Amino acid sequence: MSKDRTDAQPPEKLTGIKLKKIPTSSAGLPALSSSIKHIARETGFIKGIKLISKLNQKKGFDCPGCAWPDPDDKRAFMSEYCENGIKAVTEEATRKKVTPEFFKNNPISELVKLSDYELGKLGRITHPVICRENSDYYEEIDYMDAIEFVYKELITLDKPDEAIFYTSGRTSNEAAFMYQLYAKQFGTNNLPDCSNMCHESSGVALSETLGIGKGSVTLDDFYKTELIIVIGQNPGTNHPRMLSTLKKSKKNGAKIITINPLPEAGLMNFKDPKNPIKWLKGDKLTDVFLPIKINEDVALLKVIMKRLFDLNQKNKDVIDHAFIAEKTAGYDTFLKDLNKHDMAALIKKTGLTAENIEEAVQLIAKKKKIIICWAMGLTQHKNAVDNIREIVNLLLLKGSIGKPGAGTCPVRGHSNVQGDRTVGIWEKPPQQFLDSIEREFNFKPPQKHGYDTLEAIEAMYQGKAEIFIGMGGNFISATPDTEYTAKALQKCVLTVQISTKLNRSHLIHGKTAIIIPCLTRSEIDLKRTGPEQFVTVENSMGVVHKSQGHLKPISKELRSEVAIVCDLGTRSFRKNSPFVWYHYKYNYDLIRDKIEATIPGFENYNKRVRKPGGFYLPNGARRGDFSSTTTGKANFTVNRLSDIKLKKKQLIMMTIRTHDQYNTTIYGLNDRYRGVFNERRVIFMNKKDMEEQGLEVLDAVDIISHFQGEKRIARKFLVVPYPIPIKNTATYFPEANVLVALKNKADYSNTPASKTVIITVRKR
Ligand SMILES: Nc1nc2c(c(=O)[nH]1)N[C@H]1C(S)=C(S)[C@@H](COP(=O)(O)OP(=O)(O)OC[C@H]3O[C@@H](n4cnc5c(=O)[nH]c(N)nc54)[C@H](O)[C@@H]3O)O[C@H]1N2
Ligand SMILES: Nc1nc2c(c(=O)[nH]1)N[C@H]1C(S)=C(S)[C@@H](COP(=O)(O)OP(=O)(O)OC[C@H]3O[C@@H](n4cnc5c(=O)[nH]c(N)nc54)[C@H](O)[C@@H]3O)O[C@H]1N2
Ligand SMILES: [Mo]
Repeated sequence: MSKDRTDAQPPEKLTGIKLKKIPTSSAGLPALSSSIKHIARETGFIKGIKLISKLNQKKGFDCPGCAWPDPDDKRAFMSEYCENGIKAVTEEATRKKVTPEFFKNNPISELVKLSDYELGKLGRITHPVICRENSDYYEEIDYMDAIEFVYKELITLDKPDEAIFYTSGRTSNEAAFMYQLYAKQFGTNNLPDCSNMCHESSGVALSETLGIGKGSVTLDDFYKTELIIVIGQNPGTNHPRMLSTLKKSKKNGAKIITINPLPEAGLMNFKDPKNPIKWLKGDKLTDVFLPIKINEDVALLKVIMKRLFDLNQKNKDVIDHAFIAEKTAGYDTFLKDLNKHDMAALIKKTGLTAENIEEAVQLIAKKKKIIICWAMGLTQHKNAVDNIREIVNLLLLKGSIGKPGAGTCPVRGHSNVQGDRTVGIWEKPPQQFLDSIEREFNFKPPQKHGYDTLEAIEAMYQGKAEIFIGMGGNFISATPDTEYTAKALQKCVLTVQISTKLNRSHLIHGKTAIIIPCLTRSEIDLKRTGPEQFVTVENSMGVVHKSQGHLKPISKELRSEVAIVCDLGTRSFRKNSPFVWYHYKYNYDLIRDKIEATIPGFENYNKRVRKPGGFYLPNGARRGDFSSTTTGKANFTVNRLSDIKLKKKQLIMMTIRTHDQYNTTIYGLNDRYRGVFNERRVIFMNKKDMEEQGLEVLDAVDIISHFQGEKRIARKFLVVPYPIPIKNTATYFPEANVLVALKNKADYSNTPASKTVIITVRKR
């Protein structure tokens, strides 16, 4: 092993790559056979079918796979699943177990040599365990002793701000609300979450321009729209149920423009796995495909908008001047800036041809009801907030927001990442929320903003924070700059992970480490007293609904996330709490009552959420009400182009997901839709770049990233030729995270710029 690498990175071992032809469509028979294989391997058929029959059903549980909404109307039996949803639920309902016995036989120094795939496949953690100072082993610890240990360490801190409370976006509304309440009562707003690395850029841009950090559309809008633009998103893999929606939109007459450096199979063509008649031919989804260069979306959007102004000279209907006059601010400044840009220079930046762009322009010019969908392809760049504000500019020019069939659609990642933010997981809590907490719980919450994810890493590194608690997630593998972040975590006196399955964050830890395993969403949450509990979640379109587990928990030692937080609360604030923590542990209705009392939009929460399908949270932008922006109107903005300067031999790298992973959980080693099998350590390159760099198919290379004079290295990746724009490359997350410098991040949102990494490759 080389000196500059530690076990924080996934091992460098190669697994035996096979390349096949890149498919031209998604799903179909291979999706079904992949799902069946997964069920057989993880849960067995009987449990598997029971699971899937409850997936995303009104009386079932919410799929932990993604945040794409379920239909508001009737749902057919076993209808709302997809291949990757099946992988997600069978993965967590697996029969395999990681027991105290397992930990006795497997020292941490050996476990770190396993790949993330191998770690995940070990199964569910069954008991609380602790790794004491200087030990190489986790050993069983009584649950209440673990809570006591965490409490005792927390009270030794000099300041509450030395503790960090991280959340991953699967946590239910109820657990998230109590968790942020705990942090606040303890005295800190250090509540970083995965959202900081995900849609934070969308939240910042949308709040500023439209007055709400969430998207404006509902599923119904997809059935009424005339045009859908999917930009920087790969739904075939990451939101497969969205493809069925897109199919229905097309059936209703909508067109689809796809803007992506890669021709992602799922978006080009779709074979509905639930409709065997379509398995052979499939449905064409994308009408116009624009293979944009990485991070040149602002340039493309400016070209499109300039062309719309040209066309508007002949046909005054292209731009919605009435809407602009009535509803927006900042138009003149925006227009003045747009006019300054030179058309030819902009087109050159995009790497596209004028003809190709014109196909899209013609569609946009004619349509009045447009939805724009996006995900990480836009949010993880230095100018990510600009990307999203520029999307808003386009929608405002078209008057395509605040009316049926039109609007913004940031497609969320984790299944409850949006809900967690709504109920208070945020390092920058609004004053109104802090005041409500004070009123309802009779203590003064801290007013100072806390650390976001990147600031938390820096604080741990500098010794300003000493205890890290993770409510789910896999901090070391999800965050950038793996080697630096590892040192940060290892400096902590205590790292605590509330988890379901083993991951690298359990192995790269503080002086003492504790794992408290918890129930998953598919498991029954039965308390010693009182009835079975259910939780609630919010999907990507602001619908809050119920989620109830149906499986017997895999171990008696598992508690719900709510119970774990409440036990810690009960222990921590025993004598001097103005409210009684353990009441909430046994009755989640009481938590929902408090959410209702502190957060607008949850009126009659307990009643409304018991209605099948749940309820919509209020959304001003959806109604064309932009009064909560600083101007009281929808704001046009002036946005920057990318500022990438490549030296000789340098390339741009984006880090993306394969079809066989859920973030850092690796289901398998294939990326079927990109024709790559049995290997994750690959770098996709354009054939011309390969030629220029003297590289052949499947050559092994080391990748070196370059950021402000600093170099980082990731070793042993195989070169795969791919239809990707010149000078652009792609690798998989988390293997390539070591290459993303902590300071390489988006302005305003502090999201790691893990889709713009400047690299060189070196043949091994
Ligand atoms: N099965 C599965 N489902 C998931 C996840 C998973 O890992 N597996 N993760 C969940 C989470 S947390 C999230 S946030 C979402 C992520 O969903 P996505 O954002 O779809 O995920 P990525 O793989 O990061 O894909 C980014 C896409 O953007 C494109 N892209 C990259 N850079 C640019 C650019 O500069 N411009 C444009 N126009 N396109 C670009 C890439 O080619 C790729 O198609 O999915 C969620 N759902
Ligand atoms: N380079 C690069 N880095 C990225 C990204 C990228 O595109 N490129 N994407 C970023 C994005 S969008 C995101 S959202 C983050 C994801 O960051 P995280 O949310 O931190 O990571 P996950 O891999 O989703 O977390 C998986 C772990 O969560 C635990 N878990 C699973 N289910 C449950 C549950 O029900 N309860 C509890 N308590 N624990 C559970 C399991 O132990 C599992 O190992 O990564 C970010 N990092
Ligand atoms: Mo995400």
